[in-house]
Amino acid sequence: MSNDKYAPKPEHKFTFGLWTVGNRGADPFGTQVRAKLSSVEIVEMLAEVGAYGVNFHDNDLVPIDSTAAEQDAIVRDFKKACDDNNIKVPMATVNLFYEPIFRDGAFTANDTRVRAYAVQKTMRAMDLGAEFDAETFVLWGGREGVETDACRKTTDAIKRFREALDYLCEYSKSQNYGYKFALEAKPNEPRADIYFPTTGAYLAFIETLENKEMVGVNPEVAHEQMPGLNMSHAVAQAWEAGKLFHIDLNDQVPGRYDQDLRFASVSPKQSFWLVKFLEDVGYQGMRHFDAHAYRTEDYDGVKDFARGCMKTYLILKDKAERWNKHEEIGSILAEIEGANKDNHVGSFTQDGAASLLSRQFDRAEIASKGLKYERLDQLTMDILFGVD
Ligand code: GCO
Ligand code: MN
Ligand code: MN
Repeated sequence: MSNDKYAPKPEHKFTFGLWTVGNRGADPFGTQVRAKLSSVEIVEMLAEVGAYGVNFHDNDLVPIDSTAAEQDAIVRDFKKACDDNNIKVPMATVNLFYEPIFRDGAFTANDTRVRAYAVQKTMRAMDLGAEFDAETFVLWGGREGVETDACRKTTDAIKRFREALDYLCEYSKSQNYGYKFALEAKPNEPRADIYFPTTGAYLAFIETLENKEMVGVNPEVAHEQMPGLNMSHAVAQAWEAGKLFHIDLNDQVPGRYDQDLRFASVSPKQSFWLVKFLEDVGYQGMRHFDAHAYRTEDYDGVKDFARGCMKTYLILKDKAERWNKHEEIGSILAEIEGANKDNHVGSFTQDGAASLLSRQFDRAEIASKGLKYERLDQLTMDILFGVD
């Protein structure tokens, strides 16, 4: 088949959440349009389309009011389905947003009972994930925010969030779970404002934790693009800090509600830089698609959606290889590198500072030569459009 080079393979580490391909198309204005699939059926579907793994919130798999016996049966059936279909569970997470008890937040809520319940629910979700050898535990604080800042001091919210994280890290250690926690930022929705609105905000917060080496981030394309930020810059900062523990791939038009569209379906160029970054640096983690199919689709359309996410990733990976090997691009990059070589400021020394202070700069000469970024960008476009 001519398209075989874009076929997903286990080594690509493509994963989907139960809530993504299992999404039934409900939105705030309309009800479900697709029938409910069981978790086992979702695993079968993921195997059919060629995914590596499946992730879940505690209650995607085990309904919140299940008895212990019901939970055991669900876990047993799901484990069997994962084993039979060779589908891994690399990440688990906890739903701290759906139930009315979380209307004022979970770890940051004003009522201490809510905060204690949120920590308990997370511990149980960690127990559940550990049964499937999940290595990463994602925390998305969807309700950790406000409609009105009258309700609490923001600094209290930050302290409460820290207290919860410190507790959960100790719990993971006490159980030998070996989890890495990945904090997922989002600026708003469902709250008017969510605390820690960007990946950068979480990166700063993580440094204040007792077990900071256990905690990193899970940047999501849609969440960075909603406020018009550059996802690959957020990812690069996380990577450079050694904190890129997970990633949520999807797509989003800036300034709109969280669209969770098929990967790269809105912004192929930004997605190209993102894929190129992940591949160039050798990111070894999961490529998790936190997206869902259009409401117009039946389950064949959901498969088209899932296949599309993976295929586009592999196309962009291929394009990135082409970009890296492109002769003219290489020569422009060499020129850029040439300008980066001599007279670097370096680390501070008294002598170096004296010499820098006395150095003469010919501003006009330095600014006189074009930098060829137009050409470089058009060559990128040629590759993306498939004419080079
Ligand atoms: C969203 C979020 C979620 C989280 C998920 C995992 O905007 O709905 O992206 O999908 O990723 O809850 O914690
Ligand atoms: Mn999202
Ligand atoms: Mn997400």
